[in-house]
Amino acid sequence: MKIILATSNRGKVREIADLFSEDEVTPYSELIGPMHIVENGSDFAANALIKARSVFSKLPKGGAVVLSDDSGISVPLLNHEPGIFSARYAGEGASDRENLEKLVENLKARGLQEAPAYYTAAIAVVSPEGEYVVHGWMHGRVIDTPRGEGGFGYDPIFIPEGYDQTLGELDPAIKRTISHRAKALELAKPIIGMLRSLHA
Ligand code: ITT
Repeated sequence: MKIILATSNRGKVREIADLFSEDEVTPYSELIGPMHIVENGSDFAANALIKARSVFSKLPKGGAVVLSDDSGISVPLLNHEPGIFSARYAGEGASDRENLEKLVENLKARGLQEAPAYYTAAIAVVSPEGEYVVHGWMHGRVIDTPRGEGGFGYDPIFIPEGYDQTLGELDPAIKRTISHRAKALELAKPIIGMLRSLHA
Protein backbone atom coordinates (compact mmCIF):
# COMPACT_ATOMS: atom_id res chain seq x y z
CA MET A 1 0.00 0.00 0.00
CA LYS A 2 1.15 3.54 -0.65
CA ILE A 3 1.71 5.53 2.54
CA ILE A 4 2.26 9.27 2.15
CA LEU A 5 4.46 10.73 4.88
CA ALA A 6 3.41 14.18 6.10
CA THR A 7 6.91 15.22 7.18
CA SER A 8 9.78 17.29 5.81
CA ASN A 9 12.27 15.88 8.32
CA ARG A 10 14.72 13.58 6.51
CA GLY A 11 15.72 11.80 9.72
CA LYS A 12 12.08 10.81 10.32
CA VAL A 13 11.58 9.73 6.68
CA ARG A 14 14.63 7.44 6.94
CA GLU A 15 13.50 5.87 10.22
CA ILE A 16 9.84 5.42 9.17
CA ALA A 17 10.78 3.93 5.78
CA ASP A 18 13.11 1.45 7.56
CA LEU A 19 10.29 0.38 9.87
CA PHE A 20 7.62 0.09 7.13
CA SER A 21 9.67 -1.79 4.54
CA GLU A 22 6.56 -3.75 3.32
CA ASP A 23 4.86 -0.60 2.05
CA GLU A 24 5.73 2.05 -0.48
CA VAL A 25 6.54 5.08 1.66
CA THR A 26 6.64 8.46 -0.12
CA PRO A 27 7.31 11.88 1.41
CA TYR A 28 4.42 14.20 0.51
CA SER A 29 6.71 16.84 -1.02
CA GLU A 30 7.54 14.44 -3.88
CA LEU A 31 3.83 14.44 -4.82
CA ILE A 32 2.56 17.93 -4.07
CA GLY A 33 5.69 20.00 -3.37
CA PRO A 34 6.60 21.62 -0.06
CA MET A 35 3.85 23.07 2.14
CA HIS A 36 4.00 25.39 5.13
CA ILE A 37 1.96 23.77 7.87
CA VAL A 38 1.26 25.78 11.02
CA GLU A 39 1.69 23.43 13.98
CA ASN A 40 -0.36 25.31 16.56
CA GLY A 41 -1.77 22.36 18.48
CA SER A 42 -1.36 22.16 22.24
CA ASP A 43 0.11 18.65 22.31
CA PHE A 44 1.93 16.12 20.13
CA ALA A 45 -1.28 14.36 19.08
CA ALA A 46 -2.95 17.59 17.94
CA ASN A 47 0.10 18.60 15.90
CA ALA A 48 0.43 15.15 14.32
CA LEU A 49 -3.24 15.35 13.24
CA ILE A 50 -2.79 18.89 11.87
CA LYS A 51 0.10 17.70 9.66
CA ALA A 52 -1.62 14.53 8.41
CA ARG A 53 -4.94 16.32 7.72
CA SER A 54 -3.21 19.17 5.86
CA VAL A 55 -1.49 16.76 3.48
CA PHE A 56 -4.56 14.48 3.15
CA SER A 57 -6.70 17.46 2.10
CA LYS A 58 -4.31 18.27 -0.77
CA LEU A 59 -4.19 14.75 -2.23
CA PRO A 60 -6.55 13.41 -4.89
CA LYS A 61 -9.56 11.77 -3.19
CA GLY A 62 -9.40 8.02 -2.95
CA GLY A 63 -6.91 5.56 -1.66
CA ALA A 64 -4.34 7.78 0.03
CA VAL A 65 -3.25 6.92 3.53
CA VAL A 66 -1.26 9.70 5.19
CA LEU A 67 1.03 9.15 8.17
CA SER A 68 2.61 11.93 10.22
CA ASP A 69 4.90 12.12 13.23
CA ASP A 70 5.02 14.87 15.82
CA SER A 71 7.75 14.31 18.32
CA GLY A 72 10.15 15.94 20.72
CA ILE A 73 12.30 15.65 23.80
CA SER A 74 11.27 16.73 27.32
CA VAL A 75 13.48 17.39 30.33
CA PRO A 76 11.44 17.33 33.57
CA LEU A 77 14.06 19.42 35.47
CA LEU A 78 13.65 22.16 32.81
CA ASN A 79 9.85 22.31 33.19
CA HIS A 80 9.55 19.58 30.54
CA GLU A 81 11.15 21.84 27.90
CA PRO A 82 11.44 21.82 24.95
CA GLY A 83 8.55 19.32 24.48
CA ILE A 84 6.32 20.21 21.52
CA PHE A 85 8.68 23.12 20.75
CA SER A 86 11.69 20.82 20.15
CA ALA A 87 12.04 21.74 16.44
CA ARG A 88 12.02 25.49 17.19
CA TYR A 89 13.59 25.64 20.66
CA ALA A 90 16.29 28.09 19.54
CA GLY A 91 13.79 30.04 17.39
CA GLU A 92 11.75 29.58 14.21
CA GLY A 93 13.92 27.95 11.52
CA ALA A 94 16.67 26.96 13.98
CA SER A 95 18.92 24.05 12.96
CA ASP A 96 19.12 20.75 14.88
CA ARG A 97 22.53 21.85 16.18
CA GLU A 98 21.25 25.23 17.42
CA ASN A 99 18.35 23.56 19.25
CA LEU A 100 20.68 21.01 20.84
CA GLU A 101 23.07 23.79 21.91
CA LYS A 102 20.23 25.71 23.53
CA LEU A 103 19.29 22.65 25.56
CA VAL A 104 22.94 22.19 26.62
CA GLU A 105 23.13 25.89 27.62
CA ASN A 106 19.97 25.55 29.70
CA LEU A 107 21.33 22.46 31.46
CA LYS A 108 24.56 24.29 32.25
CA ALA A 109 22.65 27.38 33.44
CA ARG A 110 21.00 25.12 36.07
CA GLY A 111 24.39 23.63 37.01
CA LEU A 112 23.40 20.24 35.52
CA GLN A 113 25.87 18.01 33.67
CA GLU A 114 23.06 15.59 32.91
CA ALA A 115 19.34 15.23 33.56
CA PRO A 116 16.59 12.65 33.07
CA ALA A 117 14.80 13.13 29.74
CA TYR A 118 12.37 11.37 27.45
CA TYR A 119 11.34 11.47 23.82
CA THR A 120 7.66 11.35 22.81
CA ALA A 121 6.28 10.53 19.35
CA ALA A 122 2.65 10.87 18.28
CA ILE A 123 1.93 9.13 14.99
CA ALA A 124 -1.27 10.12 13.19
CA VAL A 125 -2.81 8.10 10.37
CA VAL A 126 -5.44 9.86 8.25
CA SER A 127 -7.31 7.79 5.66
CA PRO A 128 -10.67 7.92 3.86
CA GLU A 129 -11.96 5.54 6.58
CA GLY A 130 -10.93 7.60 9.57
CA GLU A 131 -8.25 9.12 11.77
CA TYR A 132 -6.06 7.42 14.36
CA VAL A 133 -3.34 8.61 16.76
CA VAL A 134 -0.91 6.47 18.76
CA HIS A 135 2.04 7.36 21.01
CA GLY A 136 5.44 5.98 21.95
CA TRP A 137 8.07 7.06 24.48
CA MET A 138 11.78 6.47 25.08
CA HIS A 139 13.26 7.31 28.49
CA GLY A 140 16.87 8.10 29.30
CA ARG A 141 19.02 11.15 30.10
CA VAL A 142 20.57 14.11 28.34
CA ILE A 143 24.21 15.10 28.86
CA ASP A 144 25.98 18.44 28.42
CA THR A 145 28.53 17.23 25.82
CA PRO A 146 27.38 15.96 22.39
CA ARG A 147 28.86 12.60 21.34
CA GLY A 148 28.59 10.85 17.95
CA GLU A 149 27.25 11.81 14.55
CA GLY A 150 24.43 9.26 14.13
CA GLY A 151 20.68 9.88 14.28
CA PHE A 152 19.43 13.46 14.12
CA GLY A 153 18.14 16.27 16.34
CA TYR A 154 19.02 15.79 20.01
CA ASP A 155 20.43 12.27 19.54
CA PRO A 156 24.10 13.24 20.22
CA ILE A 157 23.17 14.25 23.81
CA PHE A 158 20.58 11.53 24.58
CA ILE A 159 21.57 8.29 26.34
CA PRO A 160 18.73 5.75 26.43
CA GLU A 161 18.01 3.89 29.68
CA GLY A 162 20.17 0.76 29.88
CA TYR A 163 22.94 2.13 27.62
CA ASP A 164 26.17 4.14 28.13
CA GLN A 165 26.43 5.61 24.66
CA THR A 166 24.39 8.39 23.08
CA LEU A 167 22.02 7.74 20.16
CA GLY A 168 24.63 9.58 18.10
CA GLU A 169 27.09 6.78 18.91
CA LEU A 170 24.84 3.69 19.04
CA ASP A 171 24.14 1.55 15.98
CA PRO A 172 20.95 2.84 14.24
CA ALA A 173 19.60 -0.72 14.49
CA ILE A 174 19.37 -0.23 18.28
CA LYS A 175 17.41 3.01 17.91
CA ARG A 176 15.08 1.18 15.51
CA THR A 177 14.12 -1.27 18.26
CA ILE A 178 13.83 1.07 21.29
CA SER A 179 12.82 4.50 20.04
CA HIS A 180 9.66 6.46 20.77
CA ARG A 181 9.00 6.43 17.00
CA ALA A 182 9.52 2.66 16.72
CA LYS A 183 7.12 2.05 19.63
CA ALA A 184 4.42 4.30 18.20
CA LEU A 185 4.85 2.79 14.72
CA GLU A 186 4.50 -0.69 16.22
CA LEU A 187 1.01 0.40 17.38
CA ALA A 188 0.30 2.00 13.99
CA LYS A 189 1.10 -1.25 12.19
CA PRO A 190 -2.21 -3.02 12.91
CA ILE A 191 -4.06 0.13 11.79
CA ILE A 192 -2.06 0.22 8.56
CA GLY A 193 -2.67 -3.55 8.19
CA MET A 194 -6.43 -3.05 8.47
CA LEU A 195 -6.34 -0.20 5.94
CA ARG A 196 -4.14 -2.30 3.63
CA SER A 197 -6.78 -5.03 3.56
CA LEU A 198 -9.50 -2.46 2.73
CA HIS A 199 -7.43 -0.88 -0.03
CA ALA A 200 -6.19 -4.17 -1.57
P1 ITT B 1 7.92 17.70 10.42
O1 ITT B 1 7.01 18.59 11.25
O2 ITT B 1 7.98 18.09 8.99
O3 ITT B 1 7.62 16.25 10.62
P2 ITT B 1 9.94 18.59 12.31
O4 ITT B 1 11.40 18.31 12.47
O5 ITT B 1 9.50 20.04 12.33
O6 ITT B 1 9.44 17.89 10.96
P3 ITT B 1 8.49 18.11 14.77
O7 ITT B 1 7.72 19.37 14.72
O8 ITT B 1 7.78 16.84 15.17
O9 ITT B 1 9.15 17.75 13.37
O10 ITT B 1 9.73 18.32 15.72
C1 ITT B 1 10.46 17.24 16.17
C2 ITT B 1 11.80 17.70 16.71
O11 ITT B 1 12.07 16.90 17.88
C3 ITT B 1 12.89 17.37 15.70
O12 ITT B 1 13.19 18.47 14.90
C4 ITT B 1 14.03 16.96 16.61
O13 ITT B 1 14.71 18.10 17.01
C5 ITT B 1 13.34 16.35 17.83
N1 ITT B 1 13.24 14.89 17.68
C6 ITT B 1 12.11 14.14 17.47
N2 ITT B 1 12.42 12.84 17.34
C7 ITT B 1 13.75 12.77 17.44
C8 ITT B 1 14.65 11.70 17.38
O14 ITT B 1 14.26 10.46 17.12
N3 ITT B 1 15.95 11.97 17.53
C9 ITT B 1 16.36 13.22 17.75
N4 ITT B 1 15.59 14.30 17.81
C10 ITT B 1 14.28 14.07 17.66
